[in-house]
Amino acid sequence: MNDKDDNIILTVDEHYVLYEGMTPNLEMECSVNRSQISDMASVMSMVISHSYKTEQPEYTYVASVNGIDGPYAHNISQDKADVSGRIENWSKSYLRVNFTHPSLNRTGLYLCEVYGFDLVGRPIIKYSSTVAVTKGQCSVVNPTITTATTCVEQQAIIIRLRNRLDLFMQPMFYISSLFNGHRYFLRKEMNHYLYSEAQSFCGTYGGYQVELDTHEEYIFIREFIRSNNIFKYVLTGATDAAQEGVWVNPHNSTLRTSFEWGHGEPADGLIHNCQTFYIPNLELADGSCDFTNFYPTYASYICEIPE
Ligand SMILES: [Ca+2]
Ligand SMILES: [Ca+2]
Repeated sequence: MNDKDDNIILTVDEHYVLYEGMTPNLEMECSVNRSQISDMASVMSMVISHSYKTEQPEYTYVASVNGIDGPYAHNISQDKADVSGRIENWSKSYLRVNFTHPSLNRTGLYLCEVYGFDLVGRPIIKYSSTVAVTKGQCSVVNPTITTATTCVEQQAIIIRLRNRLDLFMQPMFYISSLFNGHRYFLRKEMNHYLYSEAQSFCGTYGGYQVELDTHEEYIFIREFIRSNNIFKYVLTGATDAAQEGVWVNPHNSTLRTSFEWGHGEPADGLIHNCQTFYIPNLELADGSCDFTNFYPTYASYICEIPE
């Protein structure tokens, strides 16, 4: 069987937009927990592929890791790249690739495939969603001097601001890797939570409370919370406060009717109007928008900030 599986997560860190000659590296990671792929009894290998063409893509292999060679991943591309990875059938398998000074040939689509065997020993292949790496709007290859200077200056300012933001946020937040151009900040210790306060705090830093716009984003956020061992409610931005039973992501103004609610959720009608990951199983439920009076210290939230 050859199926897409949302539990295979491919992320590109930092430079999903390439600027010719100015991007120091392009780093990506594919990861999977074998136990989360229900019909895969064992993982044999992982491969990251790349297609320069985004319409009618033609993929070629970039890097691979298998269960036989131990912790030695293989660079199959023509370009200079650091690769690492490991196949672990009882925990997380991963494959990382880091291209040094990537050319614009490295733009396009990336895909991660996981090869293994099903419960009766037949070979199966599962693959991730594709991730796009695009070309930046400015280039130093064929510019006017002014354009090049402006572009370099803009990039330097963005990097400086982002470093400052990370320094400020680090004591209070767990910081995620980049997912489709967005980074997520998970609040550590809290002695109270108010929906409106959290929204305005995230807004101060150019973001909003996390909105689960796709199933892939839901999986990414759930794993981000799980990997930081958060044992409290973690609220998202979705709410049905405006109209009972009609859950919306207010920032993106999307009406998403297929949230991944836990069993029997949302359950509390007019009493609870804010969406939360519910401990211990991190299922989605309707929760209170105000944890100051009734449930002190048990709620946290996540800011979603586009880069
Ligand atoms: Ca989102
Ligand atoms: Ca409600």
